[in-house]
Amino acid sequence: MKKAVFALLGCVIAVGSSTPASAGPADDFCVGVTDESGQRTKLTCDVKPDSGKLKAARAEAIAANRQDLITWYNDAGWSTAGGWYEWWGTAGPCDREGYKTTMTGDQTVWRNKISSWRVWAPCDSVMSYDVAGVESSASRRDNGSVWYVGDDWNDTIEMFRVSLRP
Ligand SMILES: [Ca+2]
Ligand SMILES: [Ca+2]
Repeated sequence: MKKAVFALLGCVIAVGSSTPASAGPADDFCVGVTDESGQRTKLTCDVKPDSGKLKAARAEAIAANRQDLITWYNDAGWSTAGGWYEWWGTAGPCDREGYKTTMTGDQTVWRNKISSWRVWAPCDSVMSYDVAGVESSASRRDNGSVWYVGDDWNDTIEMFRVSLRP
């Protein structure tokens, strides 16, 4: 009997430890602020897309004159159902070098999930990469918002660079 209880307890602990303490898997909606190299300055996530916490984070970014870069979505068609990530930059208007962000750390959950995005002029040229941190990995450039990345590029992206059009 004792053995069975311990086995059950071990199971519960194993399941619990697979969930990050900082951001649960249901925190699918995020407002992230970074510098141009992707160093995060602030990340706010919540389980609901219209929460006060997220609205406050967006209002703060606007008040601080942050650059609204891109919103990416788990689903195609800019559908908000599967989650989104709103990315803002601290380094002012976009140039040709632009801003970069890599799906590591808190963003690791976004690897191989992205299916569509919207960009915000004038910073509307998007390089997307297959492998986080590897600029020589498979990549592609899109100008403007993308309703659906297509079957061959769906759920593959692990890194972005957003810039002025070359
Ligand atoms: Ca997806
Ligand atoms: Ca990938």
